[in-house]
Amino acid sequence: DESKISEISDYVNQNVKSKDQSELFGIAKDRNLIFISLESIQSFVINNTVNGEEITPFLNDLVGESYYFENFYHQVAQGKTSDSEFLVENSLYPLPSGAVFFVRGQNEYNAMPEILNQQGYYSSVFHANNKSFWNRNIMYDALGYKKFFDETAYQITEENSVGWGLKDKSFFTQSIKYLQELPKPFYTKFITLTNHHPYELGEEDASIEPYDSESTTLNHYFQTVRYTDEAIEQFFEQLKQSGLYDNSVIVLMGDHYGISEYENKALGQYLGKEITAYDHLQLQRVPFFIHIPGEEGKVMSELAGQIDVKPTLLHLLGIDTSNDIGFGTDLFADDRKEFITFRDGSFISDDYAYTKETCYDRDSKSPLEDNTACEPIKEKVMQELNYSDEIVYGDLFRFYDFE
Ligand code: GP9
Ligand code: MN
Repeated sequence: DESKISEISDYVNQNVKSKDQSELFGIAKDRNLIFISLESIQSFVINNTVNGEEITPFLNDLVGESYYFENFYHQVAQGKTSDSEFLVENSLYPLPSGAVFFVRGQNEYNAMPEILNQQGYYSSVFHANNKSFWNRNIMYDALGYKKFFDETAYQITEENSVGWGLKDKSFFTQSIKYLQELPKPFYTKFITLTNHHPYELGEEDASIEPYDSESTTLNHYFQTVRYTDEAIEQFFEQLKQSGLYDNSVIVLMGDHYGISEYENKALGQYLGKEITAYDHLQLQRVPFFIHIPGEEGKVMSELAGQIDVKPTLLHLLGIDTSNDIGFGTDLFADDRKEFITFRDGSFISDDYAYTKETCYDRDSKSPLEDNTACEPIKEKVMQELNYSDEIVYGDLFRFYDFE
């Protein structure tokens, strides 16, 4: 009710939000915002090789031309892609069980699409899958999306499909004509699909050889990651040709892990080490790029997560968020919240990491004798998760005025 949501709002103002405005506030004002969700792409493939070949040559070049966050973590739970969407649009945590897109698809939200619509943007999503998958058609209304280009917007044939459906290259190629017609400025989200488990790809589309390990999943993963890298490269070319590139901000983000802990033995072989619980937490990093044509790039090493995307992007577009309620901090602000929360209560801070009931020292990467050092942050982590759950389960934004 009202007193609960004002308690949470006070907490967020005191403990989450940065007090200072970032220097980049408004740097991309009125530009189109093009957000690309990279299916199952993890950071370990960036600037890495397999059989001596680069896995992601295009994304590697893009690192030098973007703000690239090398310590950016996914924070999803059972809702996978949909949880990552929820985190990005709301700066709230997904639920401890079930997908929030299903469980709370008709809540009152204050999501990015709605906020941007109010600022004169036109918000839409492109994803070549059935519109009711993950309950997207219902949830996208609740988030404020005006248009969902789902699988019915695309010509899907046996030739241009693999695995889960339309191949990414055809997906982007077929999307351009719709993109050109959208009212400007627009906010659009593209959700890629080809790099989805079990990472199937026809020989004609594979530019690199598979890896050689006991895990077919990992072996093929590198090939579909490369395919998506090529699809993104081609999309950038198409954006340039259609004249949309210069006046846009292009954001790319891995939605969640692609290689689960069941593949840790094979992944350990690839990485040349045995994967500990600490390493596993570190492996939850996914790439996050903010590419602003005309601006120089910079590799950013600060701790970051999907929870931080909303305030960061809104601030780049010059949109004030002082009345908003969420648990992320602008990634370009100086006084940032000092930890990244995972849905299971694990966390990472500059000095400590906590996972599987063990507190790790991040310098030595080894477990501490007891968990005392982690306790103060653990309390804040639990507080945040509880507050976020109270908002979602109680549909508490009904009782809050965001104006
Ligand atoms: C399905 C796609 C993949 O539409 O977004 O979903 P995932 O299985 O990764 O959650
Ligand atoms: Mn996914």
